[in-house]
Amino acid sequence: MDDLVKPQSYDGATGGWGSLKGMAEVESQAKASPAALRTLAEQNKPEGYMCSSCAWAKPPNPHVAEFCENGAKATLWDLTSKQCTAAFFAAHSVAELGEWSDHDLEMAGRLTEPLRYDAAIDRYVPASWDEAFAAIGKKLQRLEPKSVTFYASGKAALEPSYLYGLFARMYGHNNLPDSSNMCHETTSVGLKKVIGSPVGTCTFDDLSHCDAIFYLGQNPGTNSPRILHPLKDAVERGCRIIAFNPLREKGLLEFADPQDPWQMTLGAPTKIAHQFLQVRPGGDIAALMGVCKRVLDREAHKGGILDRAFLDEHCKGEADFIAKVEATDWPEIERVSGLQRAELEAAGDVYAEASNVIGIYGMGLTQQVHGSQTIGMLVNLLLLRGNIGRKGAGCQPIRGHSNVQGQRTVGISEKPELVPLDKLREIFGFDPPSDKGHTTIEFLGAVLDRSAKGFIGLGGNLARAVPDQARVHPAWRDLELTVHIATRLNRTHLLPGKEAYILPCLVRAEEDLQATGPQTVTIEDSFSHIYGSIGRREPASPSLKSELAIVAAIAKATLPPRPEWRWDEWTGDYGEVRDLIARTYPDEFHDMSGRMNTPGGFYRGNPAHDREWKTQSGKAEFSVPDTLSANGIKDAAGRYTLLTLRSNDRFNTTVYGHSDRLRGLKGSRMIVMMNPLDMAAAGLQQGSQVQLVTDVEDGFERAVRGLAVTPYDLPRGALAGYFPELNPLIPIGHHDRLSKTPAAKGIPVRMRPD
Ligand SMILES: Nc1nc2c(c(=O)[nH]1)N[C@H]1C(S)=C(S)[C@@H](COP(=O)(O)OP(=O)(O)OC[C@H]3O[C@@H](n4cnc5c(=O)[nH]c(N)nc54)[C@H](O)[C@@H]3O)O[C@H]1N2
Ligand SMILES: Nc1nc2c(c(=O)[nH]1)N[C@H]1C(S)=C(S)[C@@H](COP(=O)(O)OP(=O)(O)OC[C@H]3O[C@@H](n4cnc5c(=O)[nH]c(N)nc54)[C@H](O)[C@@H]3O)O[C@H]1N2
Ligand SMILES: [Mo]
Repeated sequence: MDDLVKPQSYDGATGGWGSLKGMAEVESQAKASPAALRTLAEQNKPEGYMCSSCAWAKPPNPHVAEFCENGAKATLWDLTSKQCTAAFFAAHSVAELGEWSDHDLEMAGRLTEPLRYDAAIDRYVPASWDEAFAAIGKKLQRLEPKSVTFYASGKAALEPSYLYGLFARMYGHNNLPDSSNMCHETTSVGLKKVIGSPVGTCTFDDLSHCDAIFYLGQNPGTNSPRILHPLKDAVERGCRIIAFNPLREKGLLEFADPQDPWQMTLGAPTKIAHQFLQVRPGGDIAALMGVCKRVLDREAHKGGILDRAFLDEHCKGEADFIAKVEATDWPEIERVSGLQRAELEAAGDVYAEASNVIGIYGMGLTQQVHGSQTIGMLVNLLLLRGNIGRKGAGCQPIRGHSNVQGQRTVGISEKPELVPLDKLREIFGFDPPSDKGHTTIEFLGAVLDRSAKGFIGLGGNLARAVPDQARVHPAWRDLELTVHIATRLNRTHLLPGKEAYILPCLVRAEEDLQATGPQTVTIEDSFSHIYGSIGRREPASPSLKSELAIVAAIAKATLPPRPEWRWDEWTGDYGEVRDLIARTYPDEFHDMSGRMNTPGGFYRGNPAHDREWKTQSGKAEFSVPDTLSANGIKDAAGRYTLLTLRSNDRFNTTVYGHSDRLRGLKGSRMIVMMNPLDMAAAGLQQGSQVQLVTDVEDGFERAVRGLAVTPYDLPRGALAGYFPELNPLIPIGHHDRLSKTPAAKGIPVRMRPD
């Protein structure tokens, strides 16, 4: 095992030659054709297709190669020439495939034909589309609608997503969780509570006008590399970036632009963070409290720091918040944040002296037990100087999947109050259910108590992405029906219910030919811009169908026929579906088909961006945190705080390879990163084999074995390892209090020799 784990410091900057090499490695594994490589030139261009990796903006004036290492990898992976055909399934039983690694399952290639599970031989066998749709429809008719959940993973475009949500409600439930429930639901709930908007308030252009960025809990080099271009430009114009992260992530330190020949050969990379604050896990509420304390001190001494006019006109709760900051002592702030007063004061000075500040954040904030409170705290800081709702300022979550924000926008939500049910009633003539549906966590509860009977997955690998897998997986197999609309084989497919289907679909870069010709779809990025996307590649197999065609066909097979439910016509012309979206959401989506090819996308608007606060009070609300620790983990002998992270060579549960290049780690994903002083204190060496055990007493033992200890620059008491390998350690009940987002960045664990 020792030689599998090769920690080495990575000397290259983010971007640079390493990223080109990373792409070449995926290319050679995926065996994409030369035509697939040419396809990359169309990525993220108007009239081209939109990258299916992350949700970063697609700018109006794209670079010749407007993609990043990971976007290119995702596309090459999609366009692999490897195929996972019926012959593959004839050769391997489900039990056997269950023993394969995630990487090997993915490496089987693209799914090519519809499959049905045959329990007698424990294999997936070919099924015709008609047979599959008829059987699924019949089964859904027999099940109680509220015992069925329709999950979506964040990739499917607005048109199929709209029909998916509509189908769920026509069928009779709001059980529409999405990957967002494990991701930015903390934003959807926490940000909405304080500023009335569930999404980021910035537009892409704001990044060219800010002079400070507070950058918390997001790893741009790995997860949204295209942001590095505007960050680099911002730094070069004098903008100061203050990074808060327990890991000194490379992308926040320096960046060499792979599209800049000079920087790639001779030039020095651009230094990104002005100040890098290596906060303790969960220490952000305390750290931001320290920053606010400095800002308020300066106001008390000299004045002129707070934006009084803004506070008076737009905010509520300022006095209570200020009282809380004053009552919080520096020693407590230093202890919980792990940062020194002088460092936080320096950050406070940067904030106080900047005219326009943007707060950017990711999973380091959202996946905590008190994540919504940290988001409230970041908003508190921004409100003090009116840094929301004006040019160059705002609060900006970095979203994950390429259309995850858009799926929520068009109705994939378990919260009926977020969907214009009256409009659905008016347009389609039915009574949509109004009771709340399942979040992901609530669905898992229903799987465990066997009240869940059916599952449809529009993409994703839900059983592998969720907490508590050792408990959930056996129960999952008791479902009456599982249906996966998917591109590649994954672990969730290997937990077939009593009736089970895999329905293979097109990827975004492939041509989607329907009755009226090739179809365009639309997606929404993190900045609420909507773009058209058209694929031109020949599909991997002639038997593939589009996500929209599959959703519509299942709906048609399940629901009673009604003249106004025009599933076939909608499938034939996606423009008709856009018209339905425009009728349902006229303010945001009027003339959607006409506007979707606007370079840079069309902006659907955001009230908070215009200082219209859709909160309970009608104001932007200061919030008073009731704790300084976002993870709520108390220090105790032998207890560590575990962070589960993404690595470079993967997209969520899709593992492309075994190199975490930007962290200088290679060879194995079964590692646990640890501070060398903690290693010495525990008598461990590099490569020592350990197991981690969850330190929660709820009657269940949760352990992951076979982990190799790897020295890493982490705060003391913190451990880090990989998602999804360490997911069995997260208890289902361990989630953000408000939004139920699993707290994957703050898991209390103990370590044992293995
Ligand atoms: N290549 C690639 N791109 C992706 C993905 C992928 O898997 N691969 N996934 C996509 C998806 S769905 C999402 S949601 C995004 C996720 O993108 P990110 O939000 O960057 O998610 P993570 O990598 O999980 O980790 C976030 C960062 O939080 C830091 N962190 C952990 N705990 C704390 C804390 O307590 N405080 C602070 N301040 N920081 C902390 C970690 O060190 C890490 O740098 O990326 C998207 N893009
Ligand atoms: N411990 C821990 N757990 C986490 C996280 C963490 O940071 N730590 N992060 C959470 C987050 S932020 C997220 S978003 C979730 C991710 O959870 P999911 O979104 O459910 O998982 P993915 O790995 O993105 O799903 C990959 C699968 O989607 C299918 N697929 C890929 N492309 C397409 C497509 O174009 N169409 C269709 N129909 N299918 C496609 C393929 O079959 C592929 O195997 O995981 C969450 N779980
Ligand atoms: Mo995500």
